[in-house]
Amino acid sequence: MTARAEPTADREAALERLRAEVDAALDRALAPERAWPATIHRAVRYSLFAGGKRVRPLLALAAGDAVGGRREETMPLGCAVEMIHTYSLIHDDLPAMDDDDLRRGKPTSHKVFGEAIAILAGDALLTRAFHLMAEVPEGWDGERVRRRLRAAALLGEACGTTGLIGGQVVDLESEGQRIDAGTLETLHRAKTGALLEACVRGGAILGGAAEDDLARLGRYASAIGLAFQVVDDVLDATEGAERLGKTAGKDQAAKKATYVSVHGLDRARAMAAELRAEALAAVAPLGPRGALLADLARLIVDRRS
Ligand code: GRG
Repeated sequence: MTARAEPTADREAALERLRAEVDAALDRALAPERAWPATIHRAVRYSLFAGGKRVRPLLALAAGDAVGGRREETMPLGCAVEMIHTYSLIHDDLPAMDDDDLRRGKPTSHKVFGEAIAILAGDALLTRAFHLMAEVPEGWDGERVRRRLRAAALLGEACGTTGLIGGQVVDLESEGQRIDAGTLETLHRAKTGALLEACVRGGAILGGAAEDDLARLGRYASAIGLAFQVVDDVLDATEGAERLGKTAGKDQAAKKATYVSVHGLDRARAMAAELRAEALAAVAPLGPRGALLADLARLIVDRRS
């Protein structure tokens, strides 16, 4: 079966409902705002509920759905990846890193709570993510526990020194440097792609995917993981702060190598479209089971913020 046409209003409404489910699960997974010590819980909730698109949790849930998994099994991963993503944004915005004042359309965590609390809010989110993954319900059989552990290990690798952190290190070291197209791809796959890939692969593992579906979803994940950052580079060069909810044009100002600076705007856009086609082709054999993943691939590439 071929990939379907643009998302309909019905499917967009379904995505919106799923976002609300993710928000409710995140709310349940966190200590209340007034719990002791209130400052850290206020800071954690401030960033987590600042209006993120929830792309990563949606990918985890969609991958689980695609292989017939149950939402209650994929939701902890959905919450964990959004917590990790939010931690990385809080830390990335710190003066010692990207030094930004605006994120998700609001003042950054350190601007509101100070640097020490912002660092701790990131740490708290990262810690809670793995705590949540380790909270296996009473009575689970060995197979479900094994799947949870496999997804947690994948997640740990994705945010470690060969994934998110490694990518961030190379990104910092590359500022003002000329880097070639191959190095840029490696950097983007680590900094942005690894976590997105872990959402899809982890969701599929938790859903009990057979090896052939796991391979298909792996190809999908690899394509959208890179596409996400290519589009981010395009948006940074073409959209304003109001739409992005963060400072625009920062890459150019910081003389960062991006898909736009290395390949040019037109080629970067064409590459994103090619990656979207690759992702759609990978999930086409899943038919209607892959519809949500197909919608998300389009959303990632066609987004304006
Ligand atoms: C601090 C370890 C550490 C890593 C930071 C996330 C990151 C690595 C850097 C941020 C720079 C950046 C903007 C990268 C582009 C990819 C990205 C993470 C974009 C933001 O993700 P969205 O668009 O954001 O999903 P929302 O706010 O919708 O969740």
